[in-house]
Order: sequence, then C-alpha cells, then structure tokens
Amino acid sequence: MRLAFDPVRLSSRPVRVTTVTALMLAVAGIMALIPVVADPRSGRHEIVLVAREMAFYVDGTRMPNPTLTIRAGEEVRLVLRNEQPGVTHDFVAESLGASIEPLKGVGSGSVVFRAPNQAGRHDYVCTPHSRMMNGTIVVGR
Ligand SMILES: [Cu+2]
Repeated sequence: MRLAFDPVRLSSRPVRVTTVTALMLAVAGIMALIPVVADPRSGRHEIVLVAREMAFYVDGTRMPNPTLTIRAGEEVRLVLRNEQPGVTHDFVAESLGASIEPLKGVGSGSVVFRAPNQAGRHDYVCTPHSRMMNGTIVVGR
C-alpha cells in the first residue's frame, strides 16, 4: 500500500511545484505591471474632458470646447466625464481613430490612442450635439 502510494506522490510533486512556481511568477508579473499602468509618470498623456452645459471642458477649466494639444507619437488617454443627468454625450475624433461610446447621463468613459507622427489638426465632436460640442486637437512636435 505504502510502496504503491509513494511513487505517485514522488512523481506528482515536481508537477505541483512547477505549477505553484508558475502561478507565483504570473502573480508577480501582474503586480509588476500595475504600477506602470497606474503611474502618471509613465509618459501617457491624460486629458480629462467634462461634458456639461452642452459643451466640452477640460476638467477644472471654464473654456468651452477647448483646443487640445498633444505631441506627435505620444500615447494619450482621453477620459470623458458626463456631468449632465439625462443627456447623452460621446466623444469622437474620427481622423485619430479615437472614440468613446455614448454616455447616457452621468458617467464616464475613456479611450487610449497613439497620436499620429505627423503634426496636424483634427476635429473632435459629440455626435448627438455636433453643432454645439466640437473642437480641435492639435498634434504638435
Ligand atoms: Cu453631447
């Protein structure tokens, strides 16, 4: 009985150790990634736009539909926060391939995109209110 059991234990043990090691490495890998993603110094340009009073605002500023400036080739995370209950807003910069799904009332969404390598100007818009809510993204060097 004992002799029959031991070989099984001996043969399954290395497998178990390998599995545990692989799991630990996976967890360590994920934990190592978290600070990079959350670190604001990681180089990703973050822009927070607020939708209120039927216009876009950079969070904490009062200029409606501001011109946004980003650098050629940089990674940008754009957050849209809808502060208007019952009003649907979205964000689309079609020529940059960047869009945020419509936010039906208060809520937020985001998009990460890579700025083109060429300097230029791009339109952004809120699709349902394109005549009131539109602006320009300038890609500079
Ligand atoms: Cu809108």
